Amino acid sequence: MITEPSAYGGCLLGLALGDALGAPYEGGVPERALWRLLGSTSQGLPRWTDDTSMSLDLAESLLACRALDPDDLAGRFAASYRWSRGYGPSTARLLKRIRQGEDWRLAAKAIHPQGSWGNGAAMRAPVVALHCPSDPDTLVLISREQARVTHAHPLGVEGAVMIAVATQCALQHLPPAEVIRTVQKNLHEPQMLTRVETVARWVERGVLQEAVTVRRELGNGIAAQDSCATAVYIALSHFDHCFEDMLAFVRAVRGDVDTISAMAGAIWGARHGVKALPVTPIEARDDILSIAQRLYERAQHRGKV
Ligand code: AR6
Ligand code: MG
Repeated sequence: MITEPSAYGGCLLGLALGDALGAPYEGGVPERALWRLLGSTSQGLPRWTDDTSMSLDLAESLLACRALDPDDLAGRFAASYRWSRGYGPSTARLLKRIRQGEDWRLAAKAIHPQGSWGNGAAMRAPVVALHCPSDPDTLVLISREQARVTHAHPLGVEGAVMIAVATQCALQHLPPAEVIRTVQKNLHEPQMLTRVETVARWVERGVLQEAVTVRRELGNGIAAQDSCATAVYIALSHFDHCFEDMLAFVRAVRGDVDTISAMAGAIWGARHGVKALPVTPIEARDDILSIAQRLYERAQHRGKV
């Protein structure tokens, strides 16, 4: 299978568009009011949040180190931290401690002894698929390793595996039923598997579920177990729809709209390529495409695409 460079731009820009266009709809009234103040660049473009920021950090770290170096990654996450990007509360505390010189391994344990189960490691996991588009074993190893820097809880880690595997399958143009079977094979946590089994049933049935059913059965929260299967289902069930319809569906599901849109956007964009995405200008659109191009060239150089 030859992965086109357009799939790389589609994946990374799909993630950033989902994030930037979903952010105004995240959370309740106070969060939306705050984002009305923070959500534009000085040129008036939609700004992205921590989802895209951490994804770009991970991409730059993989490009600079040519492999996953958790210490380098932790340093980049900490350096990029801005409160105005809307980081999850535990991740914000962790990154501030790393910035003050604390080792990320100790800082993460001090906040949650088992690590965070937020979806923060999953939202950046599509980048791992761009790093290794054709090697399933390395994909899972690196997904886990990058997750542990901020989200060591088994559910946080499995969320990252789920999104990375779904993205790799989308890059390879696998049909939805095969994507979900491949995802299932790579998961172990019962809470994740139950939700993915629901997705598999719905994908097999082929009828788009109501947003309210998706919210009730798969979740729409900031925990990995309440959002990763949701994003995978929404992406797979919208492979034959346009990107904008998919984002409208995420808005109807409500909750963590930016991160569910970012994860679904990356999977959808990996499948359809950059030309299928809306031309909407967002913060640093060209920089995002150039990072995607560099990831493609690196993978091509290593004979992976
Ligand atoms: N035990 C108890 N509560 C927990 C645990 C745990 N092990 N892990 C997480 N929580 P965080 P994220 C709760 O901060 O995953 C942003 O909008 C705890 O209340 O690691 O980086 C992003 O864009 C913690 O503060 O966040 C994402 O959409 C919260 O879960 C979203 O937030 C979130 O975990 C999550 O980002
Ligand atoms: Mg976010």
